[in-house]
Amino acid sequence: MKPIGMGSVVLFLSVLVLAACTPKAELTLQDAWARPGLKSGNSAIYFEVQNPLDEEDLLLKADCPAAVSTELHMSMMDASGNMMMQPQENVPIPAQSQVSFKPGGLHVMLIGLTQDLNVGDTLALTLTFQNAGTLQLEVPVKTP
Ligand SMILES: [Cu+2]
Repeated sequence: MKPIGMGSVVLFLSVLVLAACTPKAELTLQDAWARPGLKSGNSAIYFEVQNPLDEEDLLLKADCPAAVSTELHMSMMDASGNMMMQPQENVPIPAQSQVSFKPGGLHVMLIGLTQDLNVGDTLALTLTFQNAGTLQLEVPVKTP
């Protein structure tokens, strides 16, 4: 019998590691972007949350170091037809569904920018969910 080469051992171990890391269903975030803005002004971040799980999750808060305060907002039309923004205590992400944060609807509001946001810049955003815990993402600044 021929001795097993080191290469075969490494390959065998790699297969084991891959098998152990089979992706499990979890909350995912995609298509994040932020509006350009000027220092001490406001801006907003948009993204999509996908929840493939059988259980509802709840977005509890958002944090971004590029703003003095970061809030969860919903844009809506008031009785006289003016757009207004309503702070949200939290945002439910229903089981097996997708929630879009987009212009004219849900958004992460950046209040009091600590820097200019120019196209090409990247912001760090931290989202805290009740079940999924803390998720971090890199958000590129883009023109709408
Ligand atoms: Cu807002």
